[in-house]
Amino acid sequence: MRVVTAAEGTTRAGDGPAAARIPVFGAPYDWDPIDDAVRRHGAAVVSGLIGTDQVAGFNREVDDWIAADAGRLAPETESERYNLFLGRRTLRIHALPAKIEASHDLITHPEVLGCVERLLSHWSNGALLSAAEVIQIGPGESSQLLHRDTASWWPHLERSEHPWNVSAMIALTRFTEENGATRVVPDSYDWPLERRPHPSQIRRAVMEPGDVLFFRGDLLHGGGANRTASQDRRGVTLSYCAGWLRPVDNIMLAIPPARAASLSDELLSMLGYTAHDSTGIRGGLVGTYDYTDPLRALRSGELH
Ligand SMILES: O=C(O)CCC(=O)C(=O)O
Repeated sequence: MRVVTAAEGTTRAGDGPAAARIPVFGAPYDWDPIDDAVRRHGAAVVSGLIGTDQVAGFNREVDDWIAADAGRLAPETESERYNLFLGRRTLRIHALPAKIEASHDLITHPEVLGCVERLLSHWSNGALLSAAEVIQIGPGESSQLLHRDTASWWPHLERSEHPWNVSAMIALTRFTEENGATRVVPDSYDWPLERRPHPSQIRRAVMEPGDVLFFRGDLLHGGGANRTASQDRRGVTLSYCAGWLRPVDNIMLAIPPARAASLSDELLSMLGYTAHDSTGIRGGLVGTYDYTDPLRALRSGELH
């Protein structure tokens, strides 16, 4: 394991000791300090984790999807405020498991998932995919509002040293300060909700394609402004939650049983096709189908 550098690079005049950096770890990966950095500071970049071929294959599928569907990719929700939050010059592809086949191997990538599952393990013996989205920030986009992903559930839920929602943002192009590298406020996961960061506390996840920013869902973060004339910043974000929590995206509607039948058990369990079993710790079961495990029902032909 090698701690390479701080992700934002330079220290600017006025940076106080309180302005923490995003730790960056390179190969060979030693996961204990990486897990620890994400847990204690809220974020870490793991450089070169996703191979060049995997990134290239993913990008090819995304290019094809965009070429076929570009007119509809800046999301239009019923809320103008939410549309602004999502960005008017940002292309987004949601429900990835149904649209981009290369997402399957990323969602179950052993090292990505290993890190996420260890971080969630205080709360859950298994993770669910909560949302998966390609986010391509286009030239002229402004900075996204800093936010916590956990606000989707219940913003006032008591915070803990252990996260129950963890995301991996995988760089599919270079992430630079100019083209919209993710903005992150290290250590902000346990701040009072109303506390805003000093500008010097906002760091940038400067990354190369294949680098991964792991961050806690309760950490303040947001997309950066794209001040370039012609460069898209493309990433894919995979957000995972405790296995008993309701995911943000209703992914089983995107992958109904007829489509699910050809997918691996491991992927299906991330998509909600297995029950979460806490009986081993005197708990119960959630996500069952007619008293049984949905995966068993799927494989026996009971679900169509
Ligand atoms: O694109 C990014 O860097 C972050 C985007 C984000 O946090 C979001 O859209 O919720």
